[in-house]
Amino acid sequence: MRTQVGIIGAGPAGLMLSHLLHLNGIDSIIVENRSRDYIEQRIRAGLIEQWAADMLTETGVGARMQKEGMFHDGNYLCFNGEAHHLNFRKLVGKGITIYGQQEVVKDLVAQRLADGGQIIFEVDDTKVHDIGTDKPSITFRHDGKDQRIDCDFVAGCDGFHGICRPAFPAGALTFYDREYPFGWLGILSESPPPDEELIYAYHDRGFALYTMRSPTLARLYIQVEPDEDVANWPDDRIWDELHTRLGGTRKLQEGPILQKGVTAMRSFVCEPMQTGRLFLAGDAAHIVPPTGAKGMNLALADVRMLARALDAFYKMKKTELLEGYSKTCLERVWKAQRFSWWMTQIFHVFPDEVPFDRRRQLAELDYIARSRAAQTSLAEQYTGLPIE
Ligand code: RFL
Ligand code: PHB
Repeated sequence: MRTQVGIIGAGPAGLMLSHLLHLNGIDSIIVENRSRDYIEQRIRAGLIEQWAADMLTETGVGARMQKEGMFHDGNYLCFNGEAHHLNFRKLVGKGITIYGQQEVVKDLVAQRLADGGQIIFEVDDTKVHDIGTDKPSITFRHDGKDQRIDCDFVAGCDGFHGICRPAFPAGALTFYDREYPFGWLGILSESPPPDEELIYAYHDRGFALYTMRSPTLARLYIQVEPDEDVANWPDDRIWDELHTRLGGTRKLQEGPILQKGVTAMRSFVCEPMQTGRLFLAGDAAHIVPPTGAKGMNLALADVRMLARALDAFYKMKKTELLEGYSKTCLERVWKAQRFSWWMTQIFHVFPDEVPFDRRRQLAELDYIARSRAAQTSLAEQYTGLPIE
């Protein structure tokens, strides 16, 4: 097979890249090691920054999000038994959209297939070759046969556990890594969320987040041990903890729990995001703790940049944007890393904390609740920094 851009991974990064390239008349093929059904059911992020929701709409894949997504102008910070509202719209003129990542994935898969795009699912043993030349290739096994895609560029959109980052030459990458001493237990419950907007709750027993997927489907998270076994969390224990951490500020309705899972929390960046003709995008290059809701948004920002750089290369033979890809993306990545770390450290209970830390966290939350300047900074980052 031959294409212009070979893409590894059909997550939000790989699918959006393929879609944007198609709109610019550039061919691509995606190879994905899971099935279509698997990637369309995988429950993950749910919050889309303003610019990213606009990009989905403007590029023709936002119709269902416009109908089914939930548009929020603000959120609540809850601590000391009180909920404080932040109005992003008034503060920075922007909002956020709640629409599940797997719905974005479904919409992108459907559009790529409708546009004649090629996504090869359930591949095995993916490898990249000759990335230091201008004739790289991807090999893999599919339906029991060895296959090869010759291309001009390879986009490594294969997530944190993919094969593209390890394919960089030895010593070419610098890693920045930080693990947190806690994880999130997430549930999906068939019950109305406690409010129309998200509630971030700080409590002596740990953080809790009250978000949603629809008016009748709540997505709820609680801080737990990093290696927590879900078996230790029968439904009653989860609900007790969720009621307690909400601090009596809202009524939380219980419902059947449809899904339960524990996510570890880490911050990770590799630099640079490019070697030769191999470009990393999304979780392949960086991971953020979910407190700032930046994971999927960063993946979309990377591929927006990569699509523009490839467009400049194919239309005008210009290589400046490709050469600047890593530096440009990393500027945004590090600001999102800082914000995600900051949100994480003000809201979570740390096992090694001293009483000073608890008072400092509460002072910081109180400062945000009362200072327009502090709220503006949070709102600007939460709804998404300017993309240009
Ligand atoms: P993805 O979505 O991981 O997609 C990568 C794709 O590459 C495929 N793949 C391969 N394909 C072919 N050959 C190989 N060798 C391959 N190796 C891997 C994988 O099957 C997969 O389909 O990365 P992408 O596109 O960069 O998108 C990033 C986002 O998915 C991610 O940042 C967020 O979902 C992170 N994240 C969350 N972010 C939030 O903002 N809020 C959240 O609540 C939130 N929850 C989560 C999350 C990530 C999780 N992970 C990674 C375990 C919950 C979980 C459980
Ligand atoms: C979600 O809706 O899953 C979600 C929202 C905000 C976050 C994390 C997850 O910070």
